[in-house]
Amino acid sequence: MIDKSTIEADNAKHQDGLDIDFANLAEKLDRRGVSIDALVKRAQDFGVAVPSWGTGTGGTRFARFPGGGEPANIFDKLDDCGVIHALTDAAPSVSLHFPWDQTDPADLRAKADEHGLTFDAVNSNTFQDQADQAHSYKFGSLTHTDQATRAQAVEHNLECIELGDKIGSKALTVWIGDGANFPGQTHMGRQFERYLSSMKDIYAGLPNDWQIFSEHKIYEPAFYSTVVQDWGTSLLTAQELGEKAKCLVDLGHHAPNVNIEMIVSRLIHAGKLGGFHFNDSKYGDDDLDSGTIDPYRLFLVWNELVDAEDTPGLDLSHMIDQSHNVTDPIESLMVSCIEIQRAYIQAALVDREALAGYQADNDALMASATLRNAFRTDVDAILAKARSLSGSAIDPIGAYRASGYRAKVSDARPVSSGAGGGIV
Ligand code: PSV
Ligand code: MN
Repeated sequence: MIDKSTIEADNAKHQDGLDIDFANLAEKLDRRGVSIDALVKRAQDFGVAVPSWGTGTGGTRFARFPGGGEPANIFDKLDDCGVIHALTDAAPSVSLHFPWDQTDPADLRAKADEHGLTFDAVNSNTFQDQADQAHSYKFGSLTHTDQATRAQAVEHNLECIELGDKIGSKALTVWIGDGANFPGQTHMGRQFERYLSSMKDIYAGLPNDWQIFSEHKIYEPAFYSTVVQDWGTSLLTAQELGEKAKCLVDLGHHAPNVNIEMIVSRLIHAGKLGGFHFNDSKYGDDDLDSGTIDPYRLFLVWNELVDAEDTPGLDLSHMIDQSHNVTDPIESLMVSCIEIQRAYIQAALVDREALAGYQADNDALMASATLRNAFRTDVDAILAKARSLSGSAIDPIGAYRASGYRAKVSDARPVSSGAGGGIV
């Protein structure tokens, strides 16, 4: 999709500058006793999954303003994911959402292979009604008071597993919008019991090498109470279901000021952290680009992950879940992949021995300075070097714009309608 020669021509413009920056950083890190090559290797090994739904322009419940060359189907979306990976070398997998992306699994695999992509967790969708379904989810899906509606929602999740299995996915993420808009509308206890019972039916259909992730979110679309509203409920669910059940943390799904890195630490302690939906937010589930509002929080989350990286059995799915309303989604996703990778590399720079010493001595000032010292280190040259060594772009946005990809696909893809709203 992106000509190698375009990347090479763009890289040639930046190579000399990168070499100088890299040598400077190598020398600086050397003085701290840190090997830059080990960090480059970490950056090269890093990957985060792109959400298929993030490649189209998102919207709010008020409106959607699509750009030109919007992907019209999952194959266009996978082409866009291929571009993101080719330019960043940081997005080797894609997370699909069913039924949005539902199609012949052989065709999905063939298209992914074309771009050297694999599939991470698949997502079910019982927060919307589909045209042909018998029972509406207006008043709930997995927790609905009506048995037939719950069975239909369970069945959809089982179909997601079946389809996911055919494309090499190893996990199902379940997020439901079920809840209530009025006090008294539902019996909170019985509603949760129905949720657990439905989840158990789905769990029973998991292949042995699969996991199920429960994703919590504090509110929206239900505005009074949500069934899986926080990590407590998510953890209860994962513990009740069994070993293959874990919790997924979407960074945008918490009350303002909640200490997300502490939730991460607790879930690791419980052996129940399964994965992430990375994004950023200022007010609620804003689905903004990763690292654009609070990069320090992203770093602190990664600090917990790097700290625990040798924990036996900790094998996380790192995925993005964002909505790009005013940017070219490919550009936003490339920058997001790099910002997530940046936070990871900065977290790898934390002097953990020194930190443990300051913690033992109750030296709060030096302990926090140790974290900030890592966070403040400009690791750009490490990320760019990792990309250039892998044949990707030193400046992904510059190379992408030079390629003219969006204009080219605009000629081939149908004009997308902005009618109606649409949170993705
Ligand atoms: C819900 O807000 C969510 O975070 C879930 O992960 C959904 O699958 C996704 O957004 C797309 O609507
Ligand atoms: Mn999410």
